[in-house]
Amino acid sequence: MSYVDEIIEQVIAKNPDEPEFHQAVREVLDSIRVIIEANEEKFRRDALLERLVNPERQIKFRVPWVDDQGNVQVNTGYRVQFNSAIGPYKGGLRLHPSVNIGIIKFLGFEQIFKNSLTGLPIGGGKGGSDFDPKGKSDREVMAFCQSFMTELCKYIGADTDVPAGDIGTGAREIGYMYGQYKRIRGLFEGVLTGKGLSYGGSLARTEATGYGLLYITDALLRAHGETMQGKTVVVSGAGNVAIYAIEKAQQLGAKVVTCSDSTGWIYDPQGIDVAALKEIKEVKRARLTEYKNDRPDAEYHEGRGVWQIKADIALPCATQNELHLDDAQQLVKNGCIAVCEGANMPTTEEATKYLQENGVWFIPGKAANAGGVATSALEMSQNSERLSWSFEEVDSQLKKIMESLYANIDDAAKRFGMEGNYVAGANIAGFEKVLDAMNAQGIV
Ligand code: NDP
Ligand code: 2IT
Repeated sequence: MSYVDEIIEQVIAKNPDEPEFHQAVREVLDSIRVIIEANEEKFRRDALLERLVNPERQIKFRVPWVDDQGNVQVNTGYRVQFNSAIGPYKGGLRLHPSVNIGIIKFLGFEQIFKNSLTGLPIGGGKGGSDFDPKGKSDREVMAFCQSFMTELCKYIGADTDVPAGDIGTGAREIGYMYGQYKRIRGLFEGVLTGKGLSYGGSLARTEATGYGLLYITDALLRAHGETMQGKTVVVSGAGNVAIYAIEKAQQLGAKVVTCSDSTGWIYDPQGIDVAALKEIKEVKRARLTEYKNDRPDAEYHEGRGVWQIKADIALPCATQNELHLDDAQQLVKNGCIAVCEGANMPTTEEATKYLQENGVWFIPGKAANAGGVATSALEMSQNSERLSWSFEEVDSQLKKIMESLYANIDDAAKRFGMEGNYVAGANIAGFEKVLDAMNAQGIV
């Protein structure tokens, strides 16, 4: 059996009940097969792949906190420090009831290659908890965040591991966590990114993932002689990534007709009203059912369904495995030309394959949503030099990063005879830098 297949089998056997982690590993290892098999004996001797798929460190801890009724609640906290070959561990914290070690490992593994693709010096990590911020009071969220950070602060630092936001972790949660870190460690340092502007945050970090997604989508279209102008776009999600993806798509002249949350979805043929969406999700933290109060002509549907709407471009921005084979078939039937992933691994393996085989340009999350973490790295730079850059400065660097990222994944796919396969291009280009650094640093 080939070394790559052996390791895929080993990952499945050693990490049972972690299907998302298996999926992420399978996809990357399949793409880098061309590199591994060209020098298989050396890589096997160095146990290169074993070192790549086993996190450097996994931290799991209990998070006790007191709810508003005076009851003690206990959640589980995680931080997976996956790979520090090219820089301090960097990656978000997910707060969602579905969080378990397999989810955090899949996200941490993806983060290694994503962070490498940004061209900036950041390693891969991810963390989070099965805590659900939804429906909790601000005091309960603070109590959870303080307890979570009381334990996490032992393992992180501006030069070791720098967490940030992800699903369920936004400006409010980062603020509470930062306050507790500073209180315990006595350090005012860039230990978290996505901070508020008054205490070391970067302009444009809030917008960065969504804007970056559109900068790379635009670069993809232009490379094929197209533009965003006049395109119809379907988006899933209604959180940080979705909101700023919709905003930038509209600025580029496209019409975005859908968004969704965990209970339902909106079809607004006139184009999503971003101001209304921000008010509902960022200010009121309410359900999308409220959207009809602002836009009576829009449709609200329970469940899932955004991929059934006819569009030129699809941008999944909610969560993993939310775009299935039947959705991909419908998108193709409706003439969709591009799918770019704002979320991490939102397209299932079968759906990805179907889209690629049917000529849809497909950019995977580790490339398409890298603008968020890239701007986090710019926040780290600003914190190190104790300066803050203007919105225009950060935004123009973000745009440059996404354009060169597109050029790099396109080039990597071409170099290995897989032109147009941006999944292979992203995995190969991301891996090459990590491989070089791991080789240089010896067996560690
Ligand atoms: P948010 O918590 O801000 O928003 C998530 C959105 O997805 C919400 O609208 C949520 O609904 C919806 N959703 C639907 N189904 C689910 C589900 N099963 N689990 C969780 N959420 C669901 O998160 P982000 O926008 O920050 O993240 C979205 C995706 O983008 C994730 O995959 C994340 O890992 C990825 N990402 C985020 C980055 C960032 O900078 N924030 C950077 C790169 C990737 P509801 O409103 O009902 O909660
Ligand atoms: O998935 C991701 O890249 C993020 N959630 C952002 C990570 C970061 O450190 O900004």
